[in-house]
Amino acid sequence: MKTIVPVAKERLLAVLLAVLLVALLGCGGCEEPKNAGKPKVRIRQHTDDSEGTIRVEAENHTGDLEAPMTVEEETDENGRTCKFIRVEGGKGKPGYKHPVTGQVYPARYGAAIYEIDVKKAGKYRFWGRKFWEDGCGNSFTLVVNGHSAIFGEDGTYGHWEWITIVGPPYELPVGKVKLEILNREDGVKLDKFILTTDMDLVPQGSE
Ligand SMILES: [Ca+2]
Repeated sequence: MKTIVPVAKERLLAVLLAVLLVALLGCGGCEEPKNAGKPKVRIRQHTDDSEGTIRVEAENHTGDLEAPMTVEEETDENGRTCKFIRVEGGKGKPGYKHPVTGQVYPARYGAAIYEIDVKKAGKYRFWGRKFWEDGCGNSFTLVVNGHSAIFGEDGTYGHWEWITIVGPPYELPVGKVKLEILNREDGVKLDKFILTTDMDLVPQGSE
């Protein structure tokens, strides 16, 4: 055993080096992805432009995705793919009872968690691009730094639209801010959201 083990280690090392070499050569001539070889970053796809506007794709949650919240995608008539978070209609509302089975859903039942890196302290307004199925599925609960608010409860159904939250903006410090989007009513989708210090900003389309 004393002689076999070192030989096995050497062979293993040689195989690993060969695999690494093939992998490196295999990239030759191809456009290398920007993050190739780097570990996944926890905060991604959101750009804090340091001018006080932070854009986040909702599907790029950096913390847990708690069922029945899911990430899904659709392709529009122009062939563009849109990814979003969703609580499918019929999955149930937190704290409510299933009308047929009598099952009581937990008080916390579906969530997407984000860690936002704020570079500029200030008052931030939240905008979200949402899709509601109907009046029974037209809101999320939004929790920013522990402050809870209702996002939605408006009367526009069946298409994507930006809306904000009624009430004062969030006072955010520099550093990491925890943001949670919680199931409040099933039958809802959220494509992306913006936190901005620009109180005149009104997001349009799929920006
Ligand atoms: Ca999206």
